[in-house]
Amino acid sequence: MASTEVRGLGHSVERKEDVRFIRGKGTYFDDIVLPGMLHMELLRSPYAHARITSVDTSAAAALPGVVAVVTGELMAQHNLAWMPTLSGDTQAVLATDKVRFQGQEVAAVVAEDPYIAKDALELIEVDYEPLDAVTGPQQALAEGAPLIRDEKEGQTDNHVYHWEAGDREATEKAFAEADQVVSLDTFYPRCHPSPLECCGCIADVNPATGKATIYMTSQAPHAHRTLFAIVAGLPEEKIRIISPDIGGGFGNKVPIYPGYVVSTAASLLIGRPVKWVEDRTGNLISTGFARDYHMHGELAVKGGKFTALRVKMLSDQGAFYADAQPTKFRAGLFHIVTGSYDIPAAFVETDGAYTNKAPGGVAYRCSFRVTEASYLIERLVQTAAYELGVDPAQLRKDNFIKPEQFPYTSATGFEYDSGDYDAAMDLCLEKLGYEELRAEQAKAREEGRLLGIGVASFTEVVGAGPSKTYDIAGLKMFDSAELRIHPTGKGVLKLGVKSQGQGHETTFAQIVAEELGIPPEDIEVQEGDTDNTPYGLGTYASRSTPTAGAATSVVARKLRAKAQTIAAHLLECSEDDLEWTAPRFSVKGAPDRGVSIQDCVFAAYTNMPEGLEHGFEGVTYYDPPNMTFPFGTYAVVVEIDRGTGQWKPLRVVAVDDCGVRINPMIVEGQIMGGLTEGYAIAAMELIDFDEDGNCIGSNFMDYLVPTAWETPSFELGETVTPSPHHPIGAKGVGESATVGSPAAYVNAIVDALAHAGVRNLEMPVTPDKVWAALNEVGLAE
Ligand code: MCN
Ligand code: CUM
Repeated sequence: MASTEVRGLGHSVERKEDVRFIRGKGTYFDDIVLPGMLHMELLRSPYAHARITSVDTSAAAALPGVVAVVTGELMAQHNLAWMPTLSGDTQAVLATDKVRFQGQEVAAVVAEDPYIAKDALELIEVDYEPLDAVTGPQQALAEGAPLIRDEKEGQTDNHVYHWEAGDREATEKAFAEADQVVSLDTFYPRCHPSPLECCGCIADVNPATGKATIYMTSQAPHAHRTLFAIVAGLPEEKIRIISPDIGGGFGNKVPIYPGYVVSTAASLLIGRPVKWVEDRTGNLISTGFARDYHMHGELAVKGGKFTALRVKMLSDQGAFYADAQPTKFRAGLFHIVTGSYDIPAAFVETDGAYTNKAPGGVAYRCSFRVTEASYLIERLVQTAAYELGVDPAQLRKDNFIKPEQFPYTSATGFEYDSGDYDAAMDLCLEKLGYEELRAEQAKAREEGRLLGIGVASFTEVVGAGPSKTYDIAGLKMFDSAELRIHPTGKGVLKLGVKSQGQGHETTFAQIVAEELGIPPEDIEVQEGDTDNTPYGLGTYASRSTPTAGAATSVVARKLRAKAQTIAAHLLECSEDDLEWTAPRFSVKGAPDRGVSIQDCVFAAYTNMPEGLEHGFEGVTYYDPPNMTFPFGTYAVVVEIDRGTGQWKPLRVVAVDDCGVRINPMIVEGQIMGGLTEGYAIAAMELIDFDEDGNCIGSNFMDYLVPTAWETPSFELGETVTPSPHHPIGAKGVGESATVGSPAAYVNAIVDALAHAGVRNLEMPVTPDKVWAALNEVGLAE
């Protein structure tokens, strides 16, 4: 750990960005007002599935204050009625032929103010011919289901993909030889990241210069710039994407949405800036949903050891396939579907189906569908524990990958970098007082009370690249850092990633502090402006620390090497005679003879040794050798009310290992946020649909997000197993708790009822579901 003066790694430096955020002084795109700015509103389909027979915009266009009405037909004239998705499918920008989900974008009005634009929407007359809606993947794949993507050449059914991984034969053999086979069918329901700030943009295409400046809620501004260039045919140097402050992303702001494209097209055609602000309903019904995975898992057990895993998934992709998946690994769940366990064989299959629902599948702290995989394996192992009559914590320990097995290659072919699963589990159980709690649970049961203890041990995979195996829409995944220190020893760090609340301005400055000895307050971190930052693939999949964090460390080390040359020049000694203790170089054996990093930087501009380039700056593009695999054990204690079916978390203990922690306070904040989301998903968050495909969950009265009132309090613990391939040993942490904790909550609820034979309850575990279970097993009061 660096000194308290330098405050590099391991210091809970207060978040620099909070100086503006907690005063309400952030600059979100909606705060930006440009001269001559117009406002755009989107008309959305009331039907889940309907043919469009006509669109009449004349009354809307005639409303005073309306500048333009944009339809799919108009977009089609510019070849922009459809756009590619991140998985190589196509998605309608504005519908021309059919609408395929409720809330789909049909037309747009651009007006002098947003109220006129909204009023004008009501004057657009669209004739729809309603079609039968497909609201589930089983229905979608059944004989005679209505064909949703009839515009797609060669598409004769609603099947999107079939992917598989592992060794089918070895898995079948292990199952044939097993003592016992345990299985679980479960569903991870559709939910939504619902960040505080919805999506939106201001597109400003300058008619004189042709330069398109787009202020947008983007988690990946550089990648979006390139995709805009490719899709819209605009020259890339004439596109500048600026992601200003962002009020939460959680994956919701990874895709390109129709609103961005239409407002850019409108600005191009009209020659004035056009602002589009998505409302909450628009956000919930049309953008980046999460999950919607139907899962079947089977575990072969022999002599108390897991010998094989067999998994079949069926995914509800909505009307357009838009998961963000690398070309090489189309199903992210393969990465960690075997969890933290040494399972010699596995065979995993996954299919996707089109339905009349919004597209998505990337969002909500999931990193490529690993959330679903983690949930399945942890629920399955819990089920196995009951079937085998072994304590669920013990069964996990009996089957964990052991520290000496790392790097560990899983049965689906992925190399876990490092781990010590027993250490995290032991610490979690100790903090919880597991043994005593089990005794308390037995006693409570005798008294007629229902206590449940749920454990879940997750392994996560975060930090894409390496570029040789990871890409998004063909763009190879690496990341970058550019560091420039000014003569007075203070400087600027520019990154290709983009914070949405994760605290990058603080933590990345701390990495510089660690490597260069310049305190974090002297380093300004800049992100999000593509004209002003080096190319990067953006922030999602907890990749910022594994990639841009590594790049920061490497570029700072390069500059430290330069500083050492300068220091030798200033001290008139050989470089080899110098030693570094941040923030100073001193002569070995003569600690008083030294120069500070600031002295060296000043000399880089004023007193350079012969033959060395002036200035003190550098840039690094970092291509990680592997992903990082953070892990941990979560334990939840719940009590169920036998009179109502209400369940209440009494304790939540979370032990996380994300390798070396840069800023412990920020890491804990990330974990607490994730534990809250895990609780929300387990307890209440649900985007549901009726049989006509109407979205239930289109506002915060129907889509329940927890407040501080319901949210349990958390007890955190840490172990530190550095990533062997990351320059500072850090792994990502931004998604871990959302991935790992839903299973812990559900395991706890099921555990309270397991003695009565209950094995599964589906998320969100609402009181009525628990009440039904209580009645079924005769425990209702
Ligand atoms: N960190 C650290 N030490 C580590 C690992 C991380 O101090 N060993 C710090 C990082 O430097 C960074 C934060 O923790 O400040 C998260 O880092 P990282 O795990 O690298 O994740 P990203 O910065 O790439 O953030 C993405 C991740 C994802 S994918 C989602 S989804 C999510 C999440 O972050 N969305 C968030 N956390 C969020 N937090 C907020 N406030 N808002 C969101 O939208
Ligand atoms: Cu999948 S949500 Mo995050 O990776 O931005």
